[in-house]
Amino acid sequence: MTDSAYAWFEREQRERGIDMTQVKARLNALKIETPSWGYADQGTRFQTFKKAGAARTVQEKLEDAAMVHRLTGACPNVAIHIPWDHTEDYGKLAADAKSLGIGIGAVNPNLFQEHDYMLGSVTHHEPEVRRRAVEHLLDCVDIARATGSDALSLWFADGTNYPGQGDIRQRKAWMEESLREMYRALDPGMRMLIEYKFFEPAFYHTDLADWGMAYNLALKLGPQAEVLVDTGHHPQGTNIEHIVAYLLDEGRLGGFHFNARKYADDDLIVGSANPYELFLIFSQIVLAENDSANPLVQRTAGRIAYMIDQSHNIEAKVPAMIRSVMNVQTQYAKALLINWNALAEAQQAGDVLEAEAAVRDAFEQNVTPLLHAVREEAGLPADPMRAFKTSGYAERIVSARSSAVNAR
Ligand code: AOS
Ligand code: ZN
Ligand code: ZN
Ligand code: ZN
Repeated sequence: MTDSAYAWFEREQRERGIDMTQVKARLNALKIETPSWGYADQGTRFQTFKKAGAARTVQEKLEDAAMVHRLTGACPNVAIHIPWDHTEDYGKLAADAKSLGIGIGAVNPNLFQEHDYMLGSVTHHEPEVRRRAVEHLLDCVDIARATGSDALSLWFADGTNYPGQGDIRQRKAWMEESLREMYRALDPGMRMLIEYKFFEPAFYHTDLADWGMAYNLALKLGPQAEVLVDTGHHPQGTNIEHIVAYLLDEGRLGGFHFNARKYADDDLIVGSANPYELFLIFSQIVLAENDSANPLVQRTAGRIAYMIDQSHNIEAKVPAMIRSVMNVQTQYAKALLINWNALAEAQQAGDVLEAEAAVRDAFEQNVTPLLHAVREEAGLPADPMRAFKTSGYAERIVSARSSAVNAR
């Protein structure tokens, strides 16, 4: 992209009434956490296609995450999953990450892979199983402390497959009791991000099925508990940006698990099947960020944990992550181009078509020259995908990781 392409873009935006200095500063500030599990061989319930060069160890996952950060400048942290990323020395894990130029992000406990948890973990009917699950949650708080992480992302597969299988209200009480014990163990600077999902793997009822249940639990637990919105976790047609606006307004939007879906929890590249949805989510965030006089909104608006939660089964993993980060940047950039004064005027005048146009017009802008300029000004490759292709990294990991080591 030439300088003149950006100069033209900037002139256009000035005419649209957009303050480009602010747009650039906000784009620069956008940080997105990538998931360690997105670099390893992960599949669907049907097949896991082994990829040459996929990370086999925690160290290799860190290396891939660091590569994504080097090329995008936007991914300083990597989320870890316990026990997939288990290690004897978490202080060393953090130091290894640091030496690669990244840090450890959210710690994700895993309470869904063991036989004991078939009928539930923190909501299991046997106290011994619940105890074990809570102990794992407490271990994860220790791991967060040891790695310098300030966030715990909680997702539970807990639920039932058939009516009558479990006592829904009793399980609700156990969920609260278990999470309260974990909450008490948090350090003051730590946040507990509570993720909800309406189905899968449980197909009749899920103990934390929607944002309302997660929000209610967060309210009961205290100010360090917030809601995590995974974009793939809603019934078809759900207005996710409305949920986002609501949680922002209540000061309880903790963060996101970004991914794209068309049918269920597809965990595909964010912004691929549903770019307009992602744009509308960001438009609510930008609007909340602008609402600087509202302390409740500001409580979370400035520190939303943007995390990617994807599983790449047929696509090359490192470039898929780079693509994902770029897609997020693209939709955030577009949301920053909404002329809020024009929108407010149209709303005030009751002009439905003008109001809708003010939003859509931003979505229809081509932000490529802007993103190239922002990256170049930060000393980054203008096109991280192309930079990856020519970097030789893909070839290097294929040859370096050809011996048989199990990632987990
Ligand atoms: C599961 O559907 C949730 O999205 C989890 O956040 C996540 O995929 C899992 O913890 C990663 O293994
Ligand atoms: Zn998720
Ligand atoms: Zn999910
Ligand atoms: Zn998902």
